[in-house]
Amino acid sequence: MKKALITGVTGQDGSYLAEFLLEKGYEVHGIIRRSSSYNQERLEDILTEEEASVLVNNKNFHLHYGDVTDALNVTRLIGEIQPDEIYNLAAQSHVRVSFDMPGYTLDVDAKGTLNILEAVRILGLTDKTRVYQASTSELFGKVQEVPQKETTPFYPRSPYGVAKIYGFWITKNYRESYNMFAVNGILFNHESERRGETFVTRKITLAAARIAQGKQKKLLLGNLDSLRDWGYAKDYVECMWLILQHEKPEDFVIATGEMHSVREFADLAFKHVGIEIEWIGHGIEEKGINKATGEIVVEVDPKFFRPAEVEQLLGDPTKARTLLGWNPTRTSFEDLVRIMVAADMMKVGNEDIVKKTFDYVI
Ligand code: NAP
Ligand code: G4F
Repeated sequence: MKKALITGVTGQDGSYLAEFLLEKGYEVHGIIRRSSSYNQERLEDILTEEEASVLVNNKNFHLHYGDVTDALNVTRLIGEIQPDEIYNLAAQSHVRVSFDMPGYTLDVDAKGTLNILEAVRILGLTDKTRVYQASTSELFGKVQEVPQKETTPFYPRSPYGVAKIYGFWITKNYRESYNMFAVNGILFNHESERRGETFVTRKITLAAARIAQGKQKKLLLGNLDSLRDWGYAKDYVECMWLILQHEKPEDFVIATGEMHSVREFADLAFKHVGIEIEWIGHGIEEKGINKATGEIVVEVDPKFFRPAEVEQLLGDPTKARTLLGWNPTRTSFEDLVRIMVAADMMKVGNEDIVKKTFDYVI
């Protein structure tokens, strides 16, 4: 039985990956942070209610307290677990927040990656343990080529992107210096019903559901023109695994090869809850009007703009399709929006409190 260690197991990707690896017959270990509030919700959501006890009691699933910034802790855990595969998904993953917390983002996203690689090296596990690093399309930032592929030069535009560039290169450096199987998945945006609520897609699907059910009046957004290559997280975790099963340690771009604007995403999400939007005005004056009622449901608020923006991201998944046999369009953009809205309509239907505003700071 293979053993996998997942950092960031409580996050969107970590929870799907844990589920995926357990189904593949792995013994799965996950690192969770000590928190004063409950942080294992996504792990409970992994299975349906009747199956939930299977996961909780699953003898193949183990959680350990830890933090990737604590080198002693991760070294001890890796030494005890002796994993065949490590998936380093832990990160301060919010781009806007990284402008407010650049130092912390550096500690987790850059130094945290080094701590894991160095632990594997010090423990003499370089021949045994394969390491996957969660790299990102944010490395391309101010894009130097369209679409972006493995050879496209990087130009990060945020403290997050800059910290992740260290993670990318130190992973490649350990591969080249110590002959380790240490690889980067350069993943473009991937979303799901488990996406954090302050990322734009989830913010939109939750708001659309709440507005449709009379529990929220308006949705405030930043840059509506921003373009992203949005895929489905469940499809993307499979690719993380495929990258580690490949015979050669190589870096891969994972994307759908399709790009849509924030405005398009909002349009479609509102359509799914039965609200047809008409867009009027430009720039910060732009508004989304409910065609049926004339009410303003979307407004632009400059507080959601970023000091430096990544205007567009479009990935070329040819290498992953060809060498890994991965299907980049298993879940279409339309299906992704439909899945997320359906889940949020259910969730909001069960919310008993009526919130006056969901004016997130980020
Ligand atoms: P996420 O939902 O924000 O999850 C991040 C995870 O990292 C959470 O489990 C979080 O724990 C954990 N974490 C944060 N700081 C930590 C620390 N110091 N030590 C240990 N764990 C820590 O992110 P995601 O969307 O699943 O993304 C997973 C990874 O892929 C991240 O590295 C992200 O940067 C990268 N990525 C994501 C995308 C995307 O579109 N989703 C695209 C490219 C790359 P808590 O639950 O305790 O906060
Ligand atoms: O959903 P976002 O916050 O995701 P972003 O910045 O693209 O980062 C995500 O994807 C990266 C991969 O490319 C990951 F590495 C990273 O960890 C994270 O998962 O914002 C998407 C776009 C941006 O251009 C943003 O300016 O949507 C724009 N946007 C417009 N209004 C907004 C909002 N973003 C947020 N979060 N909130 C808004 O109200």
